[in-house]
Formats: sequence, C-alpha cells, structure tokens
Amino acid sequence: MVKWLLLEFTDPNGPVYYKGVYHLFYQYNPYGALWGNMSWGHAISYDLINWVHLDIALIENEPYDINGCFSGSTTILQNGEPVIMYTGVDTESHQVQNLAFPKNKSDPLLNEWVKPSINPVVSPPDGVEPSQFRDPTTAWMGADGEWRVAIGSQRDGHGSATLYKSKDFRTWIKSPNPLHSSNKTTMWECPDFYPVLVNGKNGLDTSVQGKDIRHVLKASFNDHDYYILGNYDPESDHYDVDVNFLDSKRSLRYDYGRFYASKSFYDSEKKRRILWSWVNEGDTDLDAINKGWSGLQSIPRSIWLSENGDQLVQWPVEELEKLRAQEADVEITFGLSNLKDAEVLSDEVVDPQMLCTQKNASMSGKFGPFGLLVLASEDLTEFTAVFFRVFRIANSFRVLMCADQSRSSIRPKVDKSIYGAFIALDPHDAKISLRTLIDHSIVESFGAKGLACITARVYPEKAIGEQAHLYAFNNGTQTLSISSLSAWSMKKAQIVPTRKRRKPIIN
Ligand code: DQQ
Repeated sequence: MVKWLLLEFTDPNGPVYYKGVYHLFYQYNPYGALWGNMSWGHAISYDLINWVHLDIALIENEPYDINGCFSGSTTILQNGEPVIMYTGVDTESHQVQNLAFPKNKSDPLLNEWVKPSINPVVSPPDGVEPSQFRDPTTAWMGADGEWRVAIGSQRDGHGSATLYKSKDFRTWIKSPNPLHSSNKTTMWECPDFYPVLVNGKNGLDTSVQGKDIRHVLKASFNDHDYYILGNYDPESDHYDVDVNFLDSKRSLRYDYGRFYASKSFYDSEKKRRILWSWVNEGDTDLDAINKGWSGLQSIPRSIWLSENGDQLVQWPVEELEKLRAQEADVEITFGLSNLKDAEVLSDEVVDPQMLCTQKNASMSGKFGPFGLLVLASEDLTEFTAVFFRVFRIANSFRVLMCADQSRSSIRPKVDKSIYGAFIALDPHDAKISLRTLIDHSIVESFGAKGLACITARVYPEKAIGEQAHLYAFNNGTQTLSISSLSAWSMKKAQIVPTRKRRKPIIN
C-alpha cells in the first residue's frame, strides 16, 4: 500500500527509529524490476506515511558481499549508536554476516554507512549449509550483559535459528544450541525474535526481560510468515515454545494473503512494536518489466498479544488516519443474531483457504457470505470480495474470513487465488468487524479488530479510479444488521525520490 516506484523492491531491512526519524531499509535492485544485484535501499519518514528516499545505504562492493547485500537488522547499542548486521554473499557464494556503522552518528538521517575492516564477523558454522545462513535478527542483551543474535539457517534440510553471543558486537561466538529449530520446515528466512507484554498493547525493546512477558519467534518459509509464542529464559537462552511451527492444527501466520520476509522494530517514541512486510506481485515478470517496478511494502502495523494470549493482533498504525478524507479506508461492523442456527462445521482441521475456495463469494449460505465488494466495476464483471461466514463447531463459533480474488480482474495471467483464515467468535459479543485498506492493486483487510489479516494483490482493468465502486453485501439467508459503516478516501502519501541515483549498467 505504501507504494514506491522503485524498480525491484522486496524485504524490509533493519527498520529503526533514530533521533526523531523513522528509517526503513529494504532489499533493492538498482538495475531492474526483477530480483538481482541486491543492495540496501534507504528511506526516511517523520510519520511512517510520507517518505523521502535517500541514497542507497549498502551496495555489493566488497569480497564479503560482492554477490549481494542480503537482509538483516539494525540494533541500537548501549551508547545509543545504531549498527546494522546484514548478510553478505561472498566470492564463493557463501553467506556471511557483516556489520555497518553510520559514518556520522549525529546525523539523524544516517545518510552514509561504513563497513568496518573486521567484516565478515560471522561465517557459516559446521553443519549449516553455507548458502543457507542469513538474515540476522535485531540483537538483544541477555542476563549476562552480552549481546545475542539469531541467524536463519538450514541444517540437514531443516529450519533453525543459530544463536551467537558477543561482548562487544564485533566478536561473535556461536552458542552450543540454536535458539530454536524445527524438523517440519526447511530454511527459515528473516527470523524475528521479540518480547511482547502479556497484558497491554505497548511494545517492548528487544532486550527487555522480566515477568509478564512472552516471546514471539517469526520465521519466513513456504511463502508465508509463521510465528510461534513461548517463554524465553535470558540466562540459559532456552526458548520454551507453546507449539512449534506446523505442529498444531492451526498454524499461526501474520497474514493469510501475500505477506513475506517481514520485520518488526520497537518505536521508542510511541512505545509500540511496528511490523513491516514485503507484499509481492501476483502478475508476471513480463508485467514487472513493462511497468518498470515490482514489490510493495504493507502499511506498517502495530502488533501486540491478544487479550487471551493465544495469538498476535495487528492494526494499521494510527498515523494512517491522517490520510483519511472519505473511501479507500473502510470499516464496517456486522451484528449477528440467532447464532445457534449457524451451519455446522464438522471437521475442525479443515484448511480455511480451501474452505474459502469451495465456498466462494457467490455461494449462498446461512450466515454469509457477507462483507465488502471492493474495486468493483459498475457491471460487476470485476470485484474483489472480502467476506465472512459463520460456522458452529460443537458449542463454539468460528468465523471464516475470505479474500476472494477470483473475479478481481478481467485480465488473464494474474494470480486470482482465494485466501482464508479462521477467527474464534465470542457468542456473547455477536458482531464481527472488517477494516479494509484499498489502493490500485492492493487490498489489506483486518478482520475482528486485527485478529486475522489478509493482504491481496489485484489488477483490475475496469474498476480503476472513479470507476472503482464499493459495496457491502450479504448473500446468506440469515438477516444481519450493519451496526456501523465508515469509509474514507485517502490522500496520497508523499514519496520523494532520491536525487542521487546510480546509473543503470547497459551491457
Ligand atoms: N530475500 C533476501 C534474503 C532473504 C530473502 C535476498 C527473503 O536475505 O532470505 O534478497 O525474501
């Protein structure tokens, strides 16, 4: 949704708040609209909405990163100085971890970055595949005052977060045990490890330990960002998880649509944790070349633990409301009654995406489908439906949230998947809300106040600009009420390009 006309643009890297300025670095190809020549682009903002692009922060120009400056993180050291740790792909295509320091730490814009001569500071250890060892987390300090960092790794074909410790952030020693691993997944890309409060929406700095805190581990694999919850002991570095990745009937994901390689950071100004993610394209490589760019960043989301502690909740940062004038940010709440009559779902383990595909927006049911048709052409030959269905499983109620792209465009060869997620419904509070942020080719939806999120990429041909309509609908037999509906059109965020650009290489 924050769109940057930027050639190829993927993972958010090292987001940080420093001296009153938000910084977002990102995987960037300065020479083309497809993946390659990975460097760190750099943009800054005072409000997370309007952005100015600065010159590229890191380019692949040293033996230890000559084949790419891959993803990584920023940590604020105890003296207040930021340091980047990123993955370099070296001359042998091995993945090593490197540092970069600001040239002038009193510059709030952090315009220039210097790679120290001690790079690389970490090389692939025995047992880890040298081409699968990347994406260091933001570091945190343990009970002994030493820094820790976890690095995405693949061991014997399985995902793992290798743990390193350091007294000075320069010399890193591998810990005997990984922070965590799983034999059900392959490589973990872009791991993220951070504390969350058991009660409350405030975020925490990565190094905060103590009572009433739980730890989230996110890993990117199988094209999705999965997370688990657990208790971390800062003395032993033992991470005791509730349920490991892919071990439960219901694996937790940040988003059930297009959302990958995300990274969070602690905003010390507003005491919140903010999540960024790469939203990739659903059209073809040729489309990317023709339009000259590919890849979006999601709207930044605040993230915290739900009241019952079962999962995370996400909500667009409050600054987004500054852009509201009247209709591409829609909030609607549906009131439900006679829930006992809801359709029965016998199989609790059914895949929500499959269920949304079987029961798409045009298939009438009892409670639902009801929701919004967005980016709809007047003749309804194009629309994206974001909707709910309510089911009963024994004595509990489950809401199925779907984003149906099957009719989103008359264009062939663009992805038209139907996405789905489940949300538990409290029968004593029988209403369900939906907030949807809509831009030309992206629809970001937040169900039940952020308990389930689905990001869709759609490419309408007719439902563009003034021709894009919005409808609320109910195709279920059960009557519902709309207890609130607000819609705002959004002003354009300002994205200021850098003046200093590298010239493309013409072969
Ligand atoms: N993208 C980066 C890697 C990371 C992957 C390379 C995830 O560091 O693992 O561009 O999208």
